[in-house]
Amino acid sequence: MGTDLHQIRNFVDGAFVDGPTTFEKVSPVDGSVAADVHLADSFIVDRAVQAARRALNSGWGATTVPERVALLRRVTDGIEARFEDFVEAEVRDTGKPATLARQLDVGRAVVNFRQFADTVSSEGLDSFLTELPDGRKALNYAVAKPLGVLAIVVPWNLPLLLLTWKVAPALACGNAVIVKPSEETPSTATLLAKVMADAGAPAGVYNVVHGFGASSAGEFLTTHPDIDGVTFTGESSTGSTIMRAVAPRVRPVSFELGGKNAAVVFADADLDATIEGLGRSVFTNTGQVCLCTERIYVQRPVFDSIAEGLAGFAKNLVLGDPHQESTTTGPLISQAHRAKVSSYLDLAVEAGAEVLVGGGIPDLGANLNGGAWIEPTLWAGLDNTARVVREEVFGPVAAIVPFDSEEEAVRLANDTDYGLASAVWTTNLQRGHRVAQQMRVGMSWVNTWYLRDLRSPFGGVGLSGIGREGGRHSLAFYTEPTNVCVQL
Ligand code: NAD
Ligand code: 6OD
Repeated sequence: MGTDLHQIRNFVDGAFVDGPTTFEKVSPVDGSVAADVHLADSFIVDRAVQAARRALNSGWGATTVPERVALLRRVTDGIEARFEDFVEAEVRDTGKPATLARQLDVGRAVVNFRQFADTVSSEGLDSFLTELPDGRKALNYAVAKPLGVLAIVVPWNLPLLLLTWKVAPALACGNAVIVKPSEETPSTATLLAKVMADAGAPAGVYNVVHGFGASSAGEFLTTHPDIDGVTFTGESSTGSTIMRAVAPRVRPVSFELGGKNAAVVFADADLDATIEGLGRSVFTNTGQVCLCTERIYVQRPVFDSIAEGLAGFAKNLVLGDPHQESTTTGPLISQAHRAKVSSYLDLAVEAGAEVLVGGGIPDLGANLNGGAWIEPTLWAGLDNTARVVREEVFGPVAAIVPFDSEEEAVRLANDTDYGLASAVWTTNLQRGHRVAQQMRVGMSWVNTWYLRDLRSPFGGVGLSGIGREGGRHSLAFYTEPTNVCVQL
């Protein structure tokens, strides 16, 4: 009943809860109604926060690391046991190909829980044997306490991956959480509630509230006076709003925000591997990954080869039924998002772009034309002054821009208010290291893209975020250390 994904309910204090009203979740594949979602009003959000506080104070906050690790491992098993249910829920909400949901979203949810069970088992805090000049000696050591009751607010593009990337370390560190999934993707967070309950998570440790952002569940949660911290993934402007919301109570935030990521291709790059890697980096998940490349700077001697090769890659993408094995590319998340991406297609043309491929809305036949489909698109003839080269589009689009020198490439790539990720393509590894280190970003790849080690720091600079998560960086955010000093 609670996980009937046609009627999606909130999960508060260990039970599924109706909202006073519901809203419709519309399929981006064909425009049909996929589910009715129970909206959490401020009363339900308050109950969820109180339940989390009770859980924290009545034992969960004092559990040992082995106890929490055991829960994380049971949750991992629970997701694996219902793997295909999670895939189906993710596909239904997003329209992404089932093959992608399997490999990326649900596969990573399993790995997220496994990784943070391992990380919390092996990481410790500082201890110092102190010897002062006056002869006194002391033992200083820090103990890690949970940060407390945490709001976790996430977007729609990789719903379960991004949710569990925060829930797993938060629970590993003994926090109690209230998660607010995107209104566009309510299903997998709800299914996870069932897995949590079956795995024995105490009531109130994991709560889910559904709704929108402003004047809705997102705002009710992030402005709640009893929240100890907010971890958020989404648009930079939303991060800014949430920062203002928590400022009066000076609560910590961790923000993973937007990107306008650059790739830099040198003339000495392995062209076939580069085209393959660039193609993935522009078009994966219909360009709806914060790490996707939207600016491609190519050294002039190989500009035409890269442009032609990448246009060929785009033409080979298969848009269609997400359950067909041959489908590579789903729709955008919604009609509203398609309207935004389409407006950038128009802006590019107005700015004088040469459209190398795509540039419009495809005709996929009567069954699919009610969906939010868009053509994979590449532009040449633009420079860094064009709005489409400066603003995050978050769709399957990229501008290809020529450069001459290494110094120019670095300057063009860094000419942005964002700073999430970059990729450098070259067979000269000294140059690869040199250029990667000069990128003003949180993550800089060389001859690859979105290759992850979950122990490494993940996050951005500038408009792309605040803080780092991943491995011990996550533990640093999700715990509050208390230093104990004992004179010996
Ligand atoms: P969004 O900011 O509109 O929404 C994200 C979440 O915040 C949703 O759950 C939404 O309901 C909620 N929200 C919106 N307004 C709010 C408010 N005033 N108070 C509280 N909550 C509010 O983002 P989106 O459109 O869902 O996702 C796309 C964006 O996310 C892109 O900019 C993308 O780059 C970014 N993103 C970044 C990362 C990263 O790791 N850096 C990862 C994925 C997505
Ligand atoms: O892989 C991850 O850990 C991560 N946080 C990815 C974010 C992707 C953005 O859409």
